[in-house]
Amino acid sequence: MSIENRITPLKRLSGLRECISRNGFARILEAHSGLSGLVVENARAEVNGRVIEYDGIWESSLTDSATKGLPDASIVGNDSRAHTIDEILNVTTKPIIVDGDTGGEASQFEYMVKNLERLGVSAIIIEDKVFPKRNSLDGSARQDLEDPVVFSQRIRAGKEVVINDDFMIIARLESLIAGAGLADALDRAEQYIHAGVDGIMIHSSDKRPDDILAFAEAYKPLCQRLGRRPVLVCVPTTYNTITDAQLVDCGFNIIIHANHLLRSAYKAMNQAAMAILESGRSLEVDPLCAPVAEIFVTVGADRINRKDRERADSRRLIESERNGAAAAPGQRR
Ligand code: SPV
Ligand code: MG
Repeated sequence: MSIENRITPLKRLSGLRECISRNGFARILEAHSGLSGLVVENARAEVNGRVIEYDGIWESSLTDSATKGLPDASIVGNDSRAHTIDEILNVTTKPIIVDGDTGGEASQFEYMVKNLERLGVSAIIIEDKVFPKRNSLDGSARQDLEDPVVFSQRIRAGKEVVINDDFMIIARLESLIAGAGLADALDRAEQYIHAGVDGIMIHSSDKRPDDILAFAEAYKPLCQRLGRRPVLVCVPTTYNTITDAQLVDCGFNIIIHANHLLRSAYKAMNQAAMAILESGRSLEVDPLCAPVAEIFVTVGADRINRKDRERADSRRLIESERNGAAAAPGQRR
């Protein structure tokens, strides 16, 4: 029930670091709206006798853009993205990681970081591509890498305006996406760690996890040499035969399932739209649909009805007490 999901920005912000310190990793799922945020917030599964849930929410540029019917190509502006983030924050308590695209130029990034920290977002991930970027999973798109010196400057600018040590700036390496290879990714990781990042995300659109596992292996000695190990992040969308547990074993601390609520909703919506046309009625679509009553409970409409009844009862009681007092003037009550 959305109104019961209340948390201060400060407490939410610190939740991601706390989770990683406690468990060694955080399992994150994408949301693109208040309702999908509630799905992440409420999801529970019993696995090996233990109830598990998601540790946080990914506010994805791909799914935020697609929800608006737009491509993920730096088309949706920061204000619109901020509106979606606020929608999700309003009804959830879990930590949020925001997909900051390229972060813009250094001054724009400073304002982005300041605003997200103020709202209670836990982390922003920015990718080392040139603005305007194209989605990394689009094999037909140009993938132009940013100069690592320029990108490091952006990281430093963001770090300078952060006031809460728990807020994380995570650098996303696009070397494998752009075909620049593992050595380029490691070289960039080193530069971004020098610039002060709190995390490194290695991205890949390969069907196999080999490249990101090789990166994770090389990340260990790199961090040992640098004397600091920012958290390691991955997005196993294309190489999804590997499990979260295996990724954690290989050193990943944040695992982002980046678009699955949007994609599953889109598929179900298409099926429902077609089935109504084909059947000439909606009965056949019922198995695809959650009951309206379930939606009411999720968004808290049933609570409003309960409160309506309680408040009406309370008004009736006050009125009947008043009427009783008026009918017997002078009587002590
Ligand atoms: C997103 O979810 O918007 C991402 C991850 O940036 S990906 O789509 O894999 O590039
Ligand atoms: Mg994105």
